[in-house]
Amino acid sequence: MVIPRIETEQHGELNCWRLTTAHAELLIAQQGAQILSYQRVGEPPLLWLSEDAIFGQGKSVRAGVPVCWPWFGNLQRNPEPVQAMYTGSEAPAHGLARTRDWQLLAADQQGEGLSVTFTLPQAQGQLPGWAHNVALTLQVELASELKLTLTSRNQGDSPVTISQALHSYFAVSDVRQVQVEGVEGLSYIETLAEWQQRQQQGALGFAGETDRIYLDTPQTLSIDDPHWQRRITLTSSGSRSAVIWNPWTERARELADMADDGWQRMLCIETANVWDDVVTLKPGASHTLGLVIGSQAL
Ligand code: TA6
Repeated sequence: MVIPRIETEQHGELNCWRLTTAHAELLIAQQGAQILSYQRVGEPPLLWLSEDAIFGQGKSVRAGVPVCWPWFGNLQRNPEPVQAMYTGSEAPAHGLARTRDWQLLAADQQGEGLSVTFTLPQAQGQLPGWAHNVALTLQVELASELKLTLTSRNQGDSPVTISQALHSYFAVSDVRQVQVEGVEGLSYIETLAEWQQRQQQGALGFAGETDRIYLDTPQTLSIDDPHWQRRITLTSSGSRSAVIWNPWTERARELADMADDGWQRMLCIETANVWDDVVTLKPGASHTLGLVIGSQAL
């Protein structure tokens, strides 16, 4: 009988916590409040941790769930109100939260499960080039499923507009064999073809580099992995957009923190607020982006 426990660990330059329950194990770093790995007992990992991951200060780890905030991707590709929030010079990809140390606010046992909550204190007016006052928290609940809750509350006296994502890397047997269900018929932005808007025919399979923003997404998406006889389910809340990414061969070779064949074993589905789904918070208002990750036998 495993008693739920939380232990500290060091990985390279990063302070981490390992959460262990009778059902699952999860590793989370202080930098970015980034989940690095997640595995349920008796199953292959659910979240992917790159074999060539670099655990260094100031760079997001190629793994798990980086938190993209207060903008997603290239700031210049964001709607104007998101861009207008930032007055700094070079805007780092995927925002300012994933490369900074968060603070552990709470660690609790919940029955057979565990919950940890992190905050990014600098989001309350001390982020370089982003002088807004937002209370930002990420709660991670590890029970029979994994539940992530990212809450932004505007504590300032003028509106704040953000884009964001839980940039989740899922582990798969072979990306060429899996399908993403739930996107059938959706409009998407094809970022690899001049950001044209297109329509998805059927479920999504992978036969090349993929980097798409799906619009008006349903609450549940899933990844069917016949070889591992597993369906991963993603149930979102507070989100109407999702980014689906696989770098494929050439892009993977360019990434120092991914093995040349690493693209075969991963697939990102990023529960997001992007494109026409960005979030404007009036003074005092809050928004919660939620994701529950589960799995079933196929
Ligand atoms: O979410 C897709 C994406 O924006 C891709 O374009 C790709 O660059 C990926 O994220 C990873 O970005 P990163 O900055 O973590 O290397």
